[in-house]
Amino acid sequence: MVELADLLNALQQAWGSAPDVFQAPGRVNLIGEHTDYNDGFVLPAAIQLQTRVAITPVPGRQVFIESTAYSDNAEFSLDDPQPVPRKHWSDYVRATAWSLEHQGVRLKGARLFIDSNIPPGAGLSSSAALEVATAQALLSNAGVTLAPTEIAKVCHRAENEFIGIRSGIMDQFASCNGRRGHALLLDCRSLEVSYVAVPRDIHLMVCNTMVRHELASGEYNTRRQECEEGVAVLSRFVPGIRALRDVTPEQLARFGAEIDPVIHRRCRHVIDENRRVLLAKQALDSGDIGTLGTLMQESHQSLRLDYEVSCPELDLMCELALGVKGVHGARMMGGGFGGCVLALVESSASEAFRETVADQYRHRTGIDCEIYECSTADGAGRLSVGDQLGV
Ligand code: GAF
Repeated sequence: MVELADLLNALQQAWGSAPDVFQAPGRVNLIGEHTDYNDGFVLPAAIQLQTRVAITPVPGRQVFIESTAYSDNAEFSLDDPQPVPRKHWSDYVRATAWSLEHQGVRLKGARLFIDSNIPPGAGLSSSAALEVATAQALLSNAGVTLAPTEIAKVCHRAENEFIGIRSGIMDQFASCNGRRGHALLLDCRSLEVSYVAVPRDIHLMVCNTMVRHELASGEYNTRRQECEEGVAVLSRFVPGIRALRDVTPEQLARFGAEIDPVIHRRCRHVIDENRRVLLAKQALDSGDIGTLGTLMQESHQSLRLDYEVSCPELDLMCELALGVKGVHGARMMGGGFGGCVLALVESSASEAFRETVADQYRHRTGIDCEIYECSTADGAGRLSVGDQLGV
């Protein structure tokens, strides 16, 4: 990613005016996978990897998009009466504009430049970061202010209703509301949040398997549908439930025989994972990283066996990570079927971790993995050269 000062200079020359620049971070998720769209709990943290959108106004209602991070340029009209996705990376920009206008914000023509160091398709929430940074930029260009959580909702709607992936709100929320030094416990029903400090001597090591299996997005929507089927059956026995978040492990055990075995396993993952998230928050609050690590391992096994969204590469990466001394816990992260494993590593062990895991993964798969050491970061906002320099 280019230095901010260089970016500003280059764009000033190319565009003839100084742009405004906005950033939105990617995220890791300590625990709470596939719980967000079940009205449940998640424990993500925004990270230092980020997407930047530079913007300058142009007359009219055309939006021009250039990028170094993504392939070719694109443009669209804000007056297009029926905007549709084109299976192009710029769909996320178009979706965000569509969602903002749908919310009643009258946008203005603009020229955008997009840069990112979040690896796409790795489960670090590159799409949400693109949506959120775009929303910040377009809003500023229109002279409108929205609260971070409102921006998260707009971007969530963009992804669900325009792109067609029925994701939960975790990624957009974490990107908007992250806080340096902290993870955030989010109740995905009420959107209440509480921040929990991440110990400084624990490194968040993200290991990219470098594989992304094709079924990812189709299977994601299928899982969501399976959860809804579970709620429909369980609500015959447990009146008043609206989502799997409302079902206890005891209720599932009691009425589980009435449910199809596959749906039963999906429900069990979500119900147990919600409990694990709350226990993980308690463990972090009391500095019990050992318990947090154990919960992460349980989460991975549940995602592998009950939710069936892992894959051999993710399982191997977890096994290799857990084999290194000084690792407290490791689990797959994000939607699944490829992407990354998150490992919590003692700071003194992080160099050995990097070498050992990369060597062994190459030896076992023939693939060169990438390992990113992530630090927690603040949520999205306007950038100035001072931010980049840390002043
Ligand atoms: C993806 C989705 F975008 C999130 O909403 C969440 O469901 C996650 O997969 C699984 O926990 O990142």
